[in-house]
Amino acid sequence: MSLTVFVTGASAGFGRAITQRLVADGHRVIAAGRRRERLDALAADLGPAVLAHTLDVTDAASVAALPDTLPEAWRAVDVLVNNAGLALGMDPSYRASLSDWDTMVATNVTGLMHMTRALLPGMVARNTGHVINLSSTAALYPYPGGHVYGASKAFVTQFSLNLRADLVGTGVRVTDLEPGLVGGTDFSTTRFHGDGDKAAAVYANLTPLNPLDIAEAVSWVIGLPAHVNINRLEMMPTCQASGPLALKRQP
Ligand code: 8X3
Repeated sequence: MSLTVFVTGASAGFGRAITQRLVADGHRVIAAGRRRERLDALAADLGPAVLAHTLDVTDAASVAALPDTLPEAWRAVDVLVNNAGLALGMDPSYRASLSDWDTMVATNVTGLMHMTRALLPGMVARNTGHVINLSSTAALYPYPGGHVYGASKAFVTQFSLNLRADLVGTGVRVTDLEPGLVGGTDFSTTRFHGDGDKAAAVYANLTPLNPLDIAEAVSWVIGLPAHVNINRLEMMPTCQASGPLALKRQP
C-alpha cells in the first residue's frame, strides 16, 4: 500500500535516507526541512513521489498551520517521522552553553511535540496512522556530556509511550526508534560546532550504524501488518554495548 509520509529534517542524514528508502518502497514523502535547495535536489532526484516542504520545526506558527498548508492531495498524512533533532556540545553540564541547551530543547522536544500535535488529529479522525519518533540510546544510557541531549531524548521516548496510552483503541501506531552510534551524518560535526577532527574521532576504527540502517528500521516498522505496533526499537552497532556504571577510585 502506498502511504503518505511526512519526514522532518529530510534535507540530510537520517531524514534524507528515510525519504529515499520510503520512495523506493512505493510511498509518497513530504520531505520537510529548512534547507530548500537540498529538498529541491532530493525531489528532483526522486521525482513526483516527493513533495519538498520548507519547514523549521521550531517555528510554532508554521507547524500549527499544518496540514492545511500542504497541497490538498498531500494533507492526509499516514505516517509522521519525527526525525529533526540535534546534539550540541559535549562539555560537562557545569560548563555547557545555555543557548545550546535551549536549541536542543526547542528542536528535540518542543518541535517534535508540536509536529505531533499538528498531525495526530487527522490520523485519529481517519483511524489510521503511525508516528515514528527518533529517540536515541542516550535516552536511557547516561554518558558524560550527554546532559540535555540525553534528557531531550528521554522525553521523546516517554512521550512516545504516553502517546500509545492515548491511542490504544485507535488504528494509530507509535514507534520510538533508539539508535546508538550512527556515522555518515553531520550529527557529530554539528555537536562539536563544526570541528571535523573531533567529529571524525568519534567514529575512528569502528563500524557504526549508518543512515541506511535507520531507514531500514523505519521501512520495517511501517510495513508490518496494521495489528502490530513496535513500541521501542533500540539499535546499536555490533561494536557498541552499554558499559558498566561509573566508578571513580581514589588515587
Ligand atoms: C546518538 C547516539 O551515543 O551519540 O543519539 O548519544 S549518542
